[in-house]
Amino acid sequence: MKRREERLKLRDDPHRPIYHFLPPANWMNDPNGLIQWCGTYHLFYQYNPEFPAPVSICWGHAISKDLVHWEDYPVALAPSPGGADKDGCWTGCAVNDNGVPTLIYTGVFPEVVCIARGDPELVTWEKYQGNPVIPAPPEGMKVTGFRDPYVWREKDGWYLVLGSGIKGKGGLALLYKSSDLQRWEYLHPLCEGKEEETGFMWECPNFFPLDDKHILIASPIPLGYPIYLLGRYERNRLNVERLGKVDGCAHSFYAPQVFIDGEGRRIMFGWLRELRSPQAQEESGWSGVMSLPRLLTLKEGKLSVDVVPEVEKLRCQPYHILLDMEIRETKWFPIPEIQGDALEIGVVLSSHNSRAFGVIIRRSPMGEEETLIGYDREKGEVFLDATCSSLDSSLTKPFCSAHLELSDKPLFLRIFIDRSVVEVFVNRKLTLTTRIYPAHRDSLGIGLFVKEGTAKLVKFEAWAMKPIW
Ligand code: DQQ
Repeated sequence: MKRREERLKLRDDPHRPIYHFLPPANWMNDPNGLIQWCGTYHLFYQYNPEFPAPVSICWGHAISKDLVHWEDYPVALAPSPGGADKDGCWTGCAVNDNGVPTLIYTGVFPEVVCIARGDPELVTWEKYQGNPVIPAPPEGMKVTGFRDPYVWREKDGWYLVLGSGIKGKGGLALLYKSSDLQRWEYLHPLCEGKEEETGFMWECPNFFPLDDKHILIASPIPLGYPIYLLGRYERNRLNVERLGKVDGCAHSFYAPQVFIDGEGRRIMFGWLRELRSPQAQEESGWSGVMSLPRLLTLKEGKLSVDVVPEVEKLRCQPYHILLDMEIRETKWFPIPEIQGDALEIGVVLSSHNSRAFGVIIRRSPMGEEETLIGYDREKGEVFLDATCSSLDSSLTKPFCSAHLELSDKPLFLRIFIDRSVVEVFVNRKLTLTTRIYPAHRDSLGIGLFVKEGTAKLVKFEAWAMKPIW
């Protein structure tokens, strides 16, 4: 079936996002090979075009001029029978090798590193005859995994980190060096973790400078959520000064990849995993969606995450704006002018003397289904409560929270609702991301809640969002 037809067929699924990138149908997981080439953004991704489950993984490919509207391109990499990637083309990255687009990726099984070179349009890819370019772990090393190369250029050559772990010790990132992307020399670990703190295997490492620091992002098993390690990069080692979470929620946002665009921005996409059963994914005919593009900066010595401004292009119908209101204790303060499952909401609230306050989204008319996003003043935490988001008992329905010092400052939430996706950008520095699957089609209500006391609504605005296909 043609891609357009595949998309049309699934369009009316109430859980399928309309303004986040996802493939025409079937399975998607990690973002791969992110690169801006001659002005065009290229997004590759882990893809099974045949079935909504992770088998025989290929690299799907899409392009964009503005980071928000995407055009499907042909599959870039598929397993070669009898080759080093015969069981799957797993995660990797893209670089510009002196004008030649080059993909560096994982072949399985066993896990090895392969490369492929592209034509100037990045449409057809030729696998290197000498694959695999890294055929096995360093001699004598008992690894818990060996995959997901991430490559960058320094003055004296190419460097590559590989996600790995040492049995009985913990996850780590292995550092390699090369002059031609074909012959790689193992140097040493770039950075090592302790199993009890950061798991036994680090998937999908990313390593890059941010201001005067360097950041390593990894997705550790069994943690299941990405972490960042921030510090100084000296003599090819990362001396870690801070460990943090990349997103405040632990269940959905995973395996992010970061790239630098033509404006020098570090931009991150992540895979938003499903929180419905494999059977429900199979029945629906699709699984997995990409996060909105996120902008990374350093603020107050921490990794700070915001949404890229390009996303504002997707706003269409603006809704009524509420300004300056006192709101007394209430479980549900409806804003009847605003309803929907594909919205951006911008809200500025201050607590006054309330214990907790925030926004309710996707509420059913009788209130059996609702998702809360708010601030708990006692705990000093911003939270996303999806525990009552659906009456469907087969789902994972998380509660997640992140520490946020507000002092006297107001809470600024940008909430992106896209059917089953909820992405919240808090005070332009942290994110809470999850998936929700309300069972009622009319769970579309939007409102506010205040616990014990009064809160002040400084500003409330919303937009219906345009579909990107
Ligand atoms: N997904 C890929 C692996 C990676 C994992 C396989 C992370 O390369 O370690 O699809 O989600």
